[in-house]
Amino acid sequence: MTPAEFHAQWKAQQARVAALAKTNPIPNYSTHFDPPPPLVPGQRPALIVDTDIGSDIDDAMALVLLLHLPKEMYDLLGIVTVYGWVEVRKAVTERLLEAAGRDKDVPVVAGISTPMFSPEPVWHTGHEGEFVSTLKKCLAEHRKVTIVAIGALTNLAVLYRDHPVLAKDTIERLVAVGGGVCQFPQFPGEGEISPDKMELGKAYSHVMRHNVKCDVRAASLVISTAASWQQPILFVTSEVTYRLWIEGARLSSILESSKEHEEDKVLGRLARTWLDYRASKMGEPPKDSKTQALVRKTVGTFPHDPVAMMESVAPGTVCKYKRGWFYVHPEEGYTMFVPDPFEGPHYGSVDIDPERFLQLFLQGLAHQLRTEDIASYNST
Ligand SMILES: [Ca+2]
Repeated sequence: MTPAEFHAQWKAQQARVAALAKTNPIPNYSTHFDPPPPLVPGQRPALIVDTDIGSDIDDAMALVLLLHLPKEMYDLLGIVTVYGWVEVRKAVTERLLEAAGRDKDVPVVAGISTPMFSPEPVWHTGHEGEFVSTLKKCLAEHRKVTIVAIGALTNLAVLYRDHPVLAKDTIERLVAVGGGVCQFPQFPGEGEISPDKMELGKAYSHVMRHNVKCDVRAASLVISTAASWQQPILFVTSEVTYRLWIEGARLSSILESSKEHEEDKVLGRLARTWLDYRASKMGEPPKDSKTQALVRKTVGTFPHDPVAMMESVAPGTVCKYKRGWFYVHPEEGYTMFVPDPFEGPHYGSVDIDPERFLQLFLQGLAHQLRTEDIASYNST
């Protein structure tokens, strides 16, 4: 997609939805939510996790959370790493799986290390063959899969570009972390706006977020290709994940309390390394009250990726969505979102209850989450 096509497409979509909304008005659209497509009843979602584990701690937290969820909730077909040091990321994944006793039944493959296009390139070479073979195996077994994409979208972009039939036939849905629905004060002509002020017939822009920035072109390609097939994508956006905050002390106490499990010890070590890194980036914690927000950030973290993991096994459990169409500028990486409750293939998360999610998440890390807890999450 070229920049000109990007602009033409979102504008055309906006005009189409605006016309549709005139004949099919939705009262109080600002408080309207679109439930994500349900899972096939009686069938566990078959997951492939696509991850840049090893940098931010949230990938490791998401994986441990998944491993601690009741086994009847999902099948884990495999894990593929992406972005930069994919072999290191593979080793971290294998260590966590081994600690949890799952290394024999969950294959891990190193994906593609070099982005198609990023403003901050990494200098490595990649291998995509193994990733494709994992999906081919799923296709041969007539399985539909959910891809949990919690890193850059490079692996998927190569798959969508080079093996479109395979991608179309095997992938049932994507759950991706990255981007945002609205809030882009820098965009010319647009003011900052919160999701509960959105209107039908308009388009909303958002700054480039980390997973998009890691490979802008890949994000643009995957999102537009999936849309052309009406393949649903659930986006766990910054509008919800930046409302979640885990203090380092709270995370440590959970991991300390379940020390008998080997994977918790590994996660604990990864968490300490990450929290030390964050603290070092922030320098000496300031002491005056005005900068207390900064102090908090030196000793805690945002659990972005665990939200995607929960939404993969139980869609709509912790996030509320608006349907629509996402477009990624293929060079600048910012996104446009056109709300479309009628036909939109994309679901952008716009709301979450932070305290309830954190309770569920920490309960999960502590091996105490049951299927009925998740089922009753929205009904209580
Ligand atoms: Ca990640």
